[in-house]
Amino acid sequence: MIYDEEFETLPREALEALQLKRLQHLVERVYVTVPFYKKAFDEKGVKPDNIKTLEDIHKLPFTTKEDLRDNYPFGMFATPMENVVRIHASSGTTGKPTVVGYTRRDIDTWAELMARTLAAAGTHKGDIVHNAYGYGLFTGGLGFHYGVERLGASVVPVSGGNTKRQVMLMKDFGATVLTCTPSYALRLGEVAREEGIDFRNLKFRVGVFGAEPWTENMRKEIEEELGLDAVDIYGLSEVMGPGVAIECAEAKHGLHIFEDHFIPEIIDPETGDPLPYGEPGELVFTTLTKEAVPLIRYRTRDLSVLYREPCRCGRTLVRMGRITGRSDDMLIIRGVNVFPTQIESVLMARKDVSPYYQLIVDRKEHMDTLEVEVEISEEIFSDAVKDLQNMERNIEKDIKDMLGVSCKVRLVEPRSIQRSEGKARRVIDKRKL
Ligand code: DLL
Repeated sequence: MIYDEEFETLPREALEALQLKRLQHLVERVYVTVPFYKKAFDEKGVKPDNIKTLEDIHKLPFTTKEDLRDNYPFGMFATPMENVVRIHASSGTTGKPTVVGYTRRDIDTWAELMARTLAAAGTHKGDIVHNAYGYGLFTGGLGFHYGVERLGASVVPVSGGNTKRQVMLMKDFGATVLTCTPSYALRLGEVAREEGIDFRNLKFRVGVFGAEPWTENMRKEIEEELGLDAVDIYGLSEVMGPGVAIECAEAKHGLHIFEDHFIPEIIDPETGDPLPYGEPGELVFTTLTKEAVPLIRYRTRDLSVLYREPCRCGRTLVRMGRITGRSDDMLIIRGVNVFPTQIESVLMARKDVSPYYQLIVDRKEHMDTLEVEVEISEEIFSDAVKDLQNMERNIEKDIKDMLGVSCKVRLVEPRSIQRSEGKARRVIDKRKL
């Protein structure tokens, strides 16, 4: 179903006219309100009134996660704090998270776009939505929550964890829509089976899955195991949260990007040059309507492709292909974004381990596992192998405290991790995606 007939089916010409007007307004605003942008524009020799056509967007500077980190926590905000009603955060590349803020109108736009998203996936008034995305600093839980309410369906704000209880609730409440990460959906199916419940006999009709990479094969597996229609949703905190793009239930082929609010581009991740429709590269977004933290040409590091062929659902919006990977080394472990550098900084803060480590990522029983192999330092090693287990538990706790992700730490003998002759290979990802 199309939630906003007018804006989701705008003729391209009208859509592009709207985008240009919003883009011009945006560049004028960030130039005077965000010192970072004034400097970045000046360095590139571009002034707000140089933006005469949509193509001129290529003249504008990029924004990166590092820029957000350098302006931590509120330096990128384009509005006084008194207008900010919500703050979320996601993983940064080091110890500090990436912070985003929302004005009342931003929250309203987000709810509206999430309502569009849920409708596109096949959700409607009368549905009971079991929302197992995490509530908290992560944008997943609350993003869906507001969208379901805006649509007029019922939301069950169950959040993540306590899987057995979740299975009981979804059965007893007769939930019809499941929202969570695709790997957690499979885990729910498995726990249901252990509890003697066949998921396919529950009332679920639709699942809206995202926040981590998945594949067509995984979609098939989920649809068969859970007996529902599995739809892909994409988003990222910096740009808004979930609801930047969604597959439509009609075609389930590519994710429609809400272009009246975001201008997408695909660039070559090495050179930064814009690439034409149909060519794979890194996704870049400019936010057209965000008030609190508008972003110009934000480099997502997600690899995808854009295509403009019309869709049978009737939406005129551009589609992006499934995310096929990242142009950096960010991992997503049970929905939590993790950069190897974050783990490194936890390890380096300790005196008892060496700088040699390796991360082994795997998927067991549909759950991601993370093992951190780290060499203990020579001194500790020769000091008799006392208390190694204690040390392992300690490091596990440090990582959990800093990153919010559980892992297993294995201390290994000095010089047992293979030394590299070039770039260190820190991550072994055995998940078959
Ligand atoms: O994951 C927002 C979200 C919540 C999206 C719920 C969908 C559902 P972050 O924590 O900032 O925000 O992580 C954003 O997750 O840059 C991608 O690398 C990855 N990601 C999100 N959706 C998908 C997807 C949320 N459908 C990062 N497929 C992004 C593949 C995805 N990767």
